[in-house]
Amino acid sequence: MNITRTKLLRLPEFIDEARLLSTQNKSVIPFSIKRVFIISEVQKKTQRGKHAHKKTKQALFCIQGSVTVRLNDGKKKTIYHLDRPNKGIFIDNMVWSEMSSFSPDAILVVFASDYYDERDYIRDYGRFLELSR
Ligand code: T46
Repeated sequence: MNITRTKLLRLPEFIDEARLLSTQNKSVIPFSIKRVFIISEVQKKTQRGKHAHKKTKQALFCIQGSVTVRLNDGKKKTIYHLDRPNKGIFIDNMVWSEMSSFSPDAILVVFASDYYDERDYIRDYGRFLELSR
């Protein structure tokens, strides 16, 4: 079942002797990008995330390998499997996210709408459910 505060994204791909993926403000990613971070070399059986953001919106792309992303808007849950370099997900603020089943070669690129600020994180699931009511 899909939830309302997430959606699948597709980056335009240009394939000749290589694969080139592109995005720019106001095209595929539905917010202005202030920060980019990259997660790689994830150890076996690692789960990451387990939080929501009060304000920050994010777009996740697994540009190599694959990862499973579980999302929950406080009412409904959904699961995405990112397994193509150009397939991504938009995650709005106030969506609980958990990432697991990283393939050993996975490289996750994350575009974020805001600068890093630990005060933007909700890391307690009970608190998230309260705030999302
Ligand atoms: C998210 C998922 C997909 C920084 O200093 N700057 C940054 O921009 C980020 C993202 C993290 N950090 C520091 C904070 C922690 O000491 O890096 C450490 C690990 O961060 P965290 O435990 O939040 O990592 P993940 O993989 O659980 O979550 C990250 C993002 O924080 C989060 O916004 O949605 O990736």
